Amino acid sequence: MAMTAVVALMAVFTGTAHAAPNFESDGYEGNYGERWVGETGGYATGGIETDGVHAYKGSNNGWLFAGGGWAAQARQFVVRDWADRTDCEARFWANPQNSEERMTLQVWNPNGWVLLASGGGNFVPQGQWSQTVSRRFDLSGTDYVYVQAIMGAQHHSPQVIRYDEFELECF
Ligand SMILES: [Ca+2]
Repeated sequence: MAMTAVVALMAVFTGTAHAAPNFESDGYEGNYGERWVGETGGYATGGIETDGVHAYKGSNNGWLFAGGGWAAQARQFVVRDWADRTDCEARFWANPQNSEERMTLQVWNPNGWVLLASGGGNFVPQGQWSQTVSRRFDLSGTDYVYVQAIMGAQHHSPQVIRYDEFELECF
């Protein structure tokens, strides 16, 4: 009887947690073209790989190339229904192909285009997946944000980076 009660209680607790989501992830799976927007400046570009070989997780991943300019990919996260969003964080995984490279992760409030957080600063080793984490930020009163990975040719030579698994979470 005691075990049954515990299981029932856990089921109720889990259901409550799912009813108030404070987490969303995007690994470029499914209809990624409906969610992601690419932007570039100068000699740079980006895209999505769907070969099932290069992703950190699943089949698909994004990539950026910068040969002198900058390249970025962004998507919108709707957070208006999140229960508590005073203490939030964005994360993604990146894998540089040419050399150790610095990735930047930005979180923008499109209402006035306010930069809420700029994460990264860590150099990611070549050929390895490594997670970049933003600093914490407050999304109170914010209905949606844009989370963006952006890269420039910081070594003045062409750079390619694969990335995957964006996550936005409020604690
Ligand atoms: Ca993926």
